[in-house]
Amino acid sequence: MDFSLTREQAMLKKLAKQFAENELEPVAAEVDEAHVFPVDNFAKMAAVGFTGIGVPKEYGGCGGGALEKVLAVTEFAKKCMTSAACLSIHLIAPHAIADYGTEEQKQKYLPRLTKGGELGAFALTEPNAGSDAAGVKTTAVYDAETNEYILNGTKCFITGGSRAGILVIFALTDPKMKTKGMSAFIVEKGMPGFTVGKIENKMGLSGSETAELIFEDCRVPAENLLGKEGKGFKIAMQALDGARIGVGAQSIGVAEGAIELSVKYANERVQFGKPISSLQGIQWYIADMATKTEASKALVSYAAYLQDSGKPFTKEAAMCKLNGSENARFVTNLALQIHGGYGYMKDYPLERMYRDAKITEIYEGTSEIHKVVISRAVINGK
Ligand code: COS
Repeated sequence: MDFSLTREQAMLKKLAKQFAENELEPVAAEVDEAHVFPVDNFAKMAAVGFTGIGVPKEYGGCGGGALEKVLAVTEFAKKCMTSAACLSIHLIAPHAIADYGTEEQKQKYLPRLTKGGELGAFALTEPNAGSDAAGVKTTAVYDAETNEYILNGTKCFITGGSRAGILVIFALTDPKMKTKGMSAFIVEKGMPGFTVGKIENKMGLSGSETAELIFEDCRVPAENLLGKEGKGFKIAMQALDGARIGVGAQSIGVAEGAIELSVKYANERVQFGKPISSLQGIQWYIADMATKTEASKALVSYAAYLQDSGKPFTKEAAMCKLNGSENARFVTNLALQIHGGYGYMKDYPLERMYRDAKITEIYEGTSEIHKVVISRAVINGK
């Protein structure tokens, strides 16, 4: 088994690390406190090419696949979880368009979502359709006269929803058919009848601007149907499988960042006449944090490898997300503990990382939903 990165992957990792240190870390606290989307960070990511990871070069992307996404998102999350999440979640829309779009859709939207610097969003969740994704109530009625779909409904908790220029949204074209009556659409900001509602005030990931989206007789050209009518639920589930690897990467990044800070602090902090890193209690914390994070990394890399190889990866994506997110909470909690009172203060980044880490257990599917996905696969011998 070869765990080494290719030359290009190693270069990407190095570039992402430098980018995170030079561009993201200096503004991470500000982004958190301002509760405002990191517009400049995202524009710089687009200028370097990160926003096109996993998108073919002929559509403005920079190629690569799930592993490249993991490398970049992990490095970003070490320094600024909000920015890492913005990239990771942005990528869901271009990846879905690259996978299911027509040639015209790819040519029209992918260059804008990659080099063009427009933010993408993925809008599935609704007030009554969270874990139960099949509970979507938004409708899309085809109007033969104008060759448009008319969308009505409300989406909630949409990451970057207030800033996105291009969104992949899910609506029922045949409500009686439930999951088989759901379809996916490419919606653009500014389409008549589409407005942004409440922007949530959150515990962490403050700058990601989690928004409510309202569709009131929103007319979407029929050519913006993504994939076939009735295939929306599968498109959503497959897109979420990929997105969950992205959350796995965020989880590794925030954990690795917390370990780095803990080691530095434990070496500098003197109590009882010696650095606290010489105390066995602290050493054991660090050993647990490092071991579990390394295990998470292996699982995330394995899921990414499966996706990149075109093999089934639903179970492994759920496993890496479940395990990685629990580890992110475990590690940031211990890191904060090692920092003691200082860890609780906003002068240090630990309290922000602790708050940011929590969302990884909730978004893109809760831990409980991942246990459903994993147990179904294991019980059915997949
Ligand atoms: N890839 C491809 N197809 C999938 C799939 C996947 N990962 N998961 C389910 N499907 C298919 C099934 O094969 C089934 O197809 P058929 O009807 O042709 O057999 C169809 O989708 C319905 O699947 P299922 O019966 O499993 O649907 P459920 O309503 O039981 O829901 C869960 C499945 C719970 C897995 C789904 O609702 C889910 O992932 N919920 C969490 C949603 C989420 O992550 N929200 C965060 C939102 S984005 S911020």
